[in-house]
Amino acid sequence: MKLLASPTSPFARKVRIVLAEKKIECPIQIEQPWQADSHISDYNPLGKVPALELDDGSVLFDSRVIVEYLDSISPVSRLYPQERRVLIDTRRWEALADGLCDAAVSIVIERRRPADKQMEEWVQHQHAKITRALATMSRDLGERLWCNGEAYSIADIAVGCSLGYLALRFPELDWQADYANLAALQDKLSLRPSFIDTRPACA
Ligand SMILES: N[C@@H](CCC(=O)N[C@@H](CS)C(=O)NCC(=O)O)C(=O)O
Repeated sequence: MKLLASPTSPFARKVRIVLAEKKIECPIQIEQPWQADSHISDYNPLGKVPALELDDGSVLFDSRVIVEYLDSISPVSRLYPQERRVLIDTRRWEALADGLCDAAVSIVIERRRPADKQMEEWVQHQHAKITRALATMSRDLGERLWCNGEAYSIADIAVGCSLGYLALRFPELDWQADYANLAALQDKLSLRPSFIDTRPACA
């Protein structure tokens, strides 16, 4: 098994955290999908990280498919709840957190274009998604211990990766001041070895 990942991708971080939580050994091949010499499209036709090459040569993508697969191959630290309704809620959390990351990544990419080619309306459209996603996460988390209530799950990992990505790329967004419950969740997650060992360095 081999994981193709870039060091700052929040989606790849989610997979790396799941590997650590489930104590699955897996070599990582660094791929920078935006660089012309990247080999990522040899593995994933969509040209995105993460992708997971299995021992039989088949390749899994995207991050949600990969983490569900990893959860299924080891009973250590189950990350998906068994009960159907809770599972649906968990997937909704993942969709929300991943959607926030999609919006954040698209702003980062837009900001790399020459200043006169950047479309401010597009950036603001994406920013509005981030703002609404944060408000929804905070409202739905409420006073709970974890996103799903009592048990740590993939929902917390997805939310933690999205908040971590905001901290990395948008430090000026002071969401911690507006959403104390999200900040407390993030503080708690940041103490886990899986989060510490995958903390992204700015690039
Ligand atoms: N839905 C995908 C999103 C993956 C994604 O957007 N990855 C970015 C890096 S953070 C990427 O590789 N983008 C390259 C591209 O869009 O060409 C997942 O969950 O894996």
